[in-house]
Amino acid sequence: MYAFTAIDHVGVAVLDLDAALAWYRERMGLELVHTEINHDQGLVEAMLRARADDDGAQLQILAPDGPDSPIAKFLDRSGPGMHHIAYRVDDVEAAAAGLREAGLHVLYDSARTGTAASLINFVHPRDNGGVLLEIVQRAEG
Ligand code: CMX
Ligand code: CO
Repeated sequence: MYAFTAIDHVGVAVLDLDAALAWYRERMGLELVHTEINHDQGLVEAMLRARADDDGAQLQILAPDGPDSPIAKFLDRSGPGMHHIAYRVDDVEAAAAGLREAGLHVLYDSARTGTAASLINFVHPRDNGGVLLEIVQRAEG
């Protein structure tokens, strides 16, 4: 079963993380929760919320860490913009198994490391109405 427990975050691809951070913090009034470099996913990122201590969905802004990054490929093809939506799950492997059983193309055989030591996997956008779908199991604690 792949019951989603929340919309964890929405991912937006940007060309320049610092410029985007300035936009979202200073002009949109969002608060920074976390920044990270994730070489496994080929990106530098920041997580923001309306209020840093609220429990609402986050905005993840993603910039490439180099030319071979999947984010660089996305930016080349589509330009900056909405990249994925992430649903929170309690057990990423169980959720991935359920999605596979439902006939959806799950990208990784087993989960990889996402933001803040979370475990993540993806459904190809072709199987989700043109939107890349991420599932995320938060790290304990
Ligand atoms: N949203 C919607 N459509 C997308 C897309 C996206 N993010 N990325 C690619 N596509 C579309 C392309 O436009 C193209 O569409 P057409 O077939 O209609 O032309 C198609 O998908 C291409 O698919 P592909 O050849 O299978 O794959 P790509 O090499 O373009 O890679 C994807 C796409 C999703 C498989 C790849 O980006 C991937 O592996 N993503 C998972 C990892 C990831 O995105 N990491 C960054 C986020 C990490 C995090 O959130 O922490
Ligand atoms: Co994400």
